[in-house]
Amino acid sequence: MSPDSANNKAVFPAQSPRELRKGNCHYCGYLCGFDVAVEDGRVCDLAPDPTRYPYDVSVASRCRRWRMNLDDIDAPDRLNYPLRRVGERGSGQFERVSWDEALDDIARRLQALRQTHGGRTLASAIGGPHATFWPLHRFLNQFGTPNNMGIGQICWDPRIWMDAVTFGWPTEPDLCDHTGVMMLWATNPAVSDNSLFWAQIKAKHEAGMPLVVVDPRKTATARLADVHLAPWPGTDAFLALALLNIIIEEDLYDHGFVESWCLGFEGLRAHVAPYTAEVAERETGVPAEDIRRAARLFATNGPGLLLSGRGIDQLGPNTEPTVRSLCLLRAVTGNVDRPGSCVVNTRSDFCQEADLERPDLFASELRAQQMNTTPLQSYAGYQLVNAHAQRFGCTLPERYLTSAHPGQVLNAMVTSDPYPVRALMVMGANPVLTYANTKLVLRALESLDLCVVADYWLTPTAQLADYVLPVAGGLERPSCQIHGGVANIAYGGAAAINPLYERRTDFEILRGLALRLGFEDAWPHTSLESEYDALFAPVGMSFEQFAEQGIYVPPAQYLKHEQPDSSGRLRGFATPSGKVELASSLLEQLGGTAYPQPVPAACARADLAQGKLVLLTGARSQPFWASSYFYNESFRASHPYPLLGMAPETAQALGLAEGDWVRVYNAQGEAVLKLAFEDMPFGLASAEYGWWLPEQKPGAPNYSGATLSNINMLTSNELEKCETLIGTWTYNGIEAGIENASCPAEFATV
Ligand SMILES: Nc1nc2c(c(=O)[nH]1)N[C@H]1C(S)=C(S)[C@@H](COP(=O)(O)OP(=O)(O)OC[C@H]3O[C@@H](n4cnc5c(=O)[nH]c(N)nc54)[C@H](O)[C@@H]3O)O[C@H]1N2
Ligand SMILES: Nc1nc2c(c(=O)[nH]1)N[C@H]1C(S)=C(S)[C@@H](COP(=O)(O)OP(=O)(O)OC[C@H]3O[C@@H](n4cnc5c(=O)[nH]c(N)nc54)[C@H](O)[C@@H]3O)O[C@H]1N2
Ligand code: SF4
Ligand SMILES: [Mo]
Repeated sequence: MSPDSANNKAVFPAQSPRELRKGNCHYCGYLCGFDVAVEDGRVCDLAPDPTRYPYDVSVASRCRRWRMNLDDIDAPDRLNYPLRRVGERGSGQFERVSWDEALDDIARRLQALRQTHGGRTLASAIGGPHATFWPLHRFLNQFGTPNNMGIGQICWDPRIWMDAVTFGWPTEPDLCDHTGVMMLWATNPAVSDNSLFWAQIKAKHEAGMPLVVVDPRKTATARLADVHLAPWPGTDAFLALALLNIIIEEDLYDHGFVESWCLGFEGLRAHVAPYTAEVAERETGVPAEDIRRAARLFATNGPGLLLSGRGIDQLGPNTEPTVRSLCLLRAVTGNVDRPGSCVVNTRSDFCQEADLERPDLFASELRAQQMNTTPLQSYAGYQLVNAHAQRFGCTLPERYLTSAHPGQVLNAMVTSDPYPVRALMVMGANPVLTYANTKLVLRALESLDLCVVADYWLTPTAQLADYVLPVAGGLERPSCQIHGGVANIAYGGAAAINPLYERRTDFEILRGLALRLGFEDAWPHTSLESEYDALFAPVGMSFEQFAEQGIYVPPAQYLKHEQPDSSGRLRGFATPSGKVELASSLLEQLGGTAYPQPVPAACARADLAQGKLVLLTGARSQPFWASSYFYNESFRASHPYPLLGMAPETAQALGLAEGDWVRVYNAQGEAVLKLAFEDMPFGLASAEYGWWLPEQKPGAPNYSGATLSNINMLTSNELEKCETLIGTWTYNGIEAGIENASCPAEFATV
């Protein structure tokens, strides 16, 4: 079956007694709508639904993942029943048990651990935006632990925090007809965006919109740029401050917006004065003339949309100054809450994530016990920033933005310092592949008293669990993505079928545990659907009504700061001054600096004579996603090897050739990858991430190949080296040596 793109209609061969249902794909964060043909409770076909998001069946034809919805549902290796460990931890050996046996025993052991060590002995681990995390967070609030871990410090949180301290609330890019120019900074949507956004950028660019791309690599996105700036990793703050300097000195800034709505402009002018284009050229390697061109292009073709990505969310100490400088660039060019630039979000009309998480159930004294010593990403930082957001009735999602520092929590699992962390619940994450310092993750997980992993597959992380719980897939569960509640947008849809075998949703798993622990008060809804009915009650809608369209998004409102509030005064921004804070009073209160202050990059330069490369870790490739979909045979056939990209001149200087197997290593560990040529500065290399080999033997010591080509064997989240306000560690711009290696046996048969 193929989507009939000519008339934009989903087409199923006429066959009865098939029933047509609606469902959503969950293989990336977009949750595209599908028509699903169901027979006897089983999915037999699916096609993109032109009536629901993304309203364009060609999106699916550009995306290679959606057909997995058919392959995965009955795949032989898919988890169907609860499993209990037999034999040594990490042996990868499990036996099937009933849900009652599993949940009774998990609840009993959690209760016993809580009695011995207190609720804080339970940690959790989440990952990217596949799953619904509020049920877990509600459970943790009730259980009484502050130690939820995630990847927020290196994905999303830096942007949310910097937006919030600068503009009072997170912002959303507003790509539309008005957009006059785009600057894409450390983001590569040509590879990482599966849905409409990249197609829209390309269409706008073809229609004449200038594009600036800032990325050390000449990515598929950068190849489209009118100006491509390729800074040395981790030096972006110098570049951003130089852009500010040029825009201010050449009088290209938005006088009206700056004078009426910005705090600290003269201080910023003085602060950026030393950061000339020439200084930036010296620090970043980008020619001064290109920096000037980019500044002029962006400042004079507005409305301008500046979008940053995870490349700069992962720069360790330079993340905060870089991400904040970009907020200031948007501010001085007046690209704030204007059509075509960005929208300052408002609170959602439906329930907020915080309402679902129920922070009211969490005893306040436990907040101070969190394994987290950073002042902004912490409960104290959250309370300070959120108090201002509340002026407009907004509540930031608490658990995500306050998540504990994984370096500290994992360390406490091994050392019991500052107190024992003996239990872990993993939901929607594969930390053995995706968290920093794989060796520490393995040591920590091997040392636990209780580890519970809910997933679709027996991932390397699941192989270390006491219980592995099978999760209902995309078509088997209702879904509603609310972006942590930071925007007035919800999307998702109904389940196409009931879960097959004995799979359950994360919600049902957590509710089952909560009831066994006597927490029933906070779980009055017996199903996810009725939770979602309650979610939409404030907008007078049932979940069923929402699911018909599968998206709730009122038209954007612009220039909200110029509207009067209930007392007749102009609303302004939800910051302490009511203005956009170029000089951040909140960061100063928290021990940061008023203006962004770059620090030297973690690994300043390569030194090939000494065998030292500078390494980016985390290049995305299609159709993989983080550590996911490596089990798919056709995907693996199309992309069989984990790649390390570098410029041909770098390879030549190292005596290496394209296609060579290489071992990259540093003090943390090593990984084996295959060399591929890529356009990037001399001395730099870029490694793919997430690689494991599901076909290889599960269990210790290699956990299905998870220690072979996993680039997080080389990364670290040691607190001393992290950014000090948020706790960001470094994935981009780390030191590594390299040498020739032979083809690993695991890849020899490919
Ligand atoms: N070196 C390096 N490391 C990185 C990055 C990098 O660039 N470089 N990127 C980081 C970033 S930005 C991110 S977001 C993380 C991603 O890190 P993760 O989120 O840990 O990676 P995924 O492979 O997406 O793992 C998700 C797991 O959850 C399972 N899953 C999917 N949906 C559900 C669900 O609904 N419920 C449950 N229970 N399980 C589900 C999947 O099968 C999969 O095993 O990696 C980070 N790690
Ligand atoms: N296929 C695929 N798609 C994905 C994912 C995946 O794993 N696979 N992951 C998903 C997730 S979790 C996320 S968070 C998003 C991320 O999506 P994006 O935010 O678009 O991030 P990336 O596509 O990783 O692109 C980051 C870019 O930053 C560049 N970069 C690295 N270091 C620096 C630096 O110091 N300065 C600058 N200026 N640039 C730098 C890298 O070269 C890279 O091209 O993608 C999502 N989409
Ligand atoms: S873009 Fe592709 S992977 Fe993402 S939800 Fe849509 S069909 Fe699924
Ligand atoms: Mo991410």
